[in-house]
Amino acid sequence: MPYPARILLLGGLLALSGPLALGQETIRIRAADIQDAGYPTVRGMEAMAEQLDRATGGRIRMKIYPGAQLGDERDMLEMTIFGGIDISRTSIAPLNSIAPETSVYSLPFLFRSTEHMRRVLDGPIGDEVLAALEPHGLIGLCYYDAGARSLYNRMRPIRSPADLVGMKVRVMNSEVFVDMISTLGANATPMGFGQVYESLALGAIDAAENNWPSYDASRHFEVAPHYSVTQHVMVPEVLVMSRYRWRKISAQDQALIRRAAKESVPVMRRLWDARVKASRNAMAEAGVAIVDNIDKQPFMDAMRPLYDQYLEDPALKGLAERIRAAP
Ligand code: GTR
Repeated sequence: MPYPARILLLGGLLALSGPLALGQETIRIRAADIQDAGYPTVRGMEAMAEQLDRATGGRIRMKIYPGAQLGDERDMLEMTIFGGIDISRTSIAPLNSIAPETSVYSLPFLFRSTEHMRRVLDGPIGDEVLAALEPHGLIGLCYYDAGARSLYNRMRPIRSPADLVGMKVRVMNSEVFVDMISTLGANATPMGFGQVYESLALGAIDAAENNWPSYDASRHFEVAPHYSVTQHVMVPEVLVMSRYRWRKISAQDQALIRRAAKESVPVMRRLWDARVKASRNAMAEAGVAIVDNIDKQPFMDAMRPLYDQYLEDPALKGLAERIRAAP
């Protein structure tokens, strides 16, 4: 073969093998969320999918399955760990039993404000807690907002912990949440989000707790019309990827996925802030009995033993202290 022809052939082979060598294979990502289409978390993931599409000319395709199509959050996380789902968006609370470091965010009255929470999540502490998921089979990609959670119930206005005594309160599948509600003298009942409406309607539970957008989107207000603005915990949402799948992806593509997730955060937060206001207004218009101006001190005092209990773990103690000291 004459020399120029050999060069041409080599060039052709490189052009063919180049894309594969650089991790250019088409990648399809299945992502799940229990919230319905249009909810800020789902729209955040859509922004991530669009970014991946733009950055790769459609080579990395992320398809989102909202509305609990792939199960409740516990099922989703389990499936993500063994690779049945690639990305899950859940609250970080159901991860508390998987990666103990995440429990710090479930501690009541930890963050002073939305700004404080966002600064912590966006900084080194946030990154450390995300990294703590990896030994458990999950790659923490980013946090989304979930605002502050408050108590709501089907029976009566709640103004103080005493009003809750004896009530059956649904909590997320997290030991910290069970303990938090128990310290208030109520009976904590862990269950998936999808069962809450019916359980309230049937009187199997009396109360639950969540942020305005979830209370609104789930229509729990129809069966539990007393909402008390206790804002007792700000527990963020998280986007986690299957480590099993992650390891099959090139480092370049991993970096693109991480970047697209991080870039979706400000988009999600803008939508979130607007949605909190809109949902609160919608709930007032729907006739919800909103108990505002609650004295939070008795709730803080009642929940204090939780700190003694969980901060016995030196890792959690260190994290909680650093979060409190953070600007
Ligand atoms: C919502 C959150 C869901 C889920 C739900 C719950 O605020 O967006 O991911 O955790 O709360 O209470 O189960």
